[in-house]
Amino acid sequence: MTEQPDPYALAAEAASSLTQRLGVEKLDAAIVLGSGWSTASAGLGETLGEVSLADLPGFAAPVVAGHGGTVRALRTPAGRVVALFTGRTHLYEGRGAHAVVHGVRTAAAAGAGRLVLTNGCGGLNPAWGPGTPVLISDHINLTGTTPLVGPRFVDLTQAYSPDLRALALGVDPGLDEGVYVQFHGPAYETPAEVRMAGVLGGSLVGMSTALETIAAREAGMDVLGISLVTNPAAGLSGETLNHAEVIEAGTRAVPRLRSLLSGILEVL
Ligand code: 8IG
Repeated sequence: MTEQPDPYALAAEAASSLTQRLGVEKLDAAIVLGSGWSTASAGLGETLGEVSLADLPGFAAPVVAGHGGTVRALRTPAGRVVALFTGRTHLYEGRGAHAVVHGVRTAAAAGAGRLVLTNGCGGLNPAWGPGTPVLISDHINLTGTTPLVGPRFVDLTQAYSPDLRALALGVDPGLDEGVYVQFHGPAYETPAEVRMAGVLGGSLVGMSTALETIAAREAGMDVLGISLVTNPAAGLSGETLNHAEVIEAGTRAVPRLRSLLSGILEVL
């Protein structure tokens, strides 16, 4: 059996390769763009450089259309360096929880102290039409796994930074908050699973974010989570779910997501 590389050492390697290729000394913050978010991020800030994730240690090429695979460095109006990850690895790709959080660990190893995790997801609140952004106040990890191995007793009491949430609300006061439930995927939930998520206190269902937040909190990063509700969760509308409506809802939400991201970048 071949020995697995240490995930933290691999992230440190990826971090030095990343900062070197981007021509920056370190990162101040990182943003992970989920389904529906890439278009909204185009042209935000002064681009310092762009790197293909596949060229960095420990990353693999993305598998889903609409999930990009680059990291782009921006300089914010305040002069901070922010890395935008245009794609992420999902647990359903079968590469394990360490691969899922490799981007987050890489950003942390490159010096990023703040992390914005975005995603596209299903919503349980009927008031959230397709294209509604919702702040994540907390999460429920239903994946049955974790990126942490061994006695790493990370505190998750304030996993999603109250300060960063207040900051986002300052940018867009109309934002609602919700509890994000991460499922393994790739199948969407059954209506019974959606009802279960609601009984448990969840209001957003998706296939990312919670594991990344766990790794980010372990690394000491402050996390802001923002979901884009692209569809009512299974069983809530008369319709069935498909990936096309995800792309479509993202397109419609672009102006609001764009000003949200740009406002956040100004203060990040
Ligand atoms: I976009 O309804 C998107 N991603 N689990 N459920 C889950 N993931 C999603 C959904 C959804 N919509």
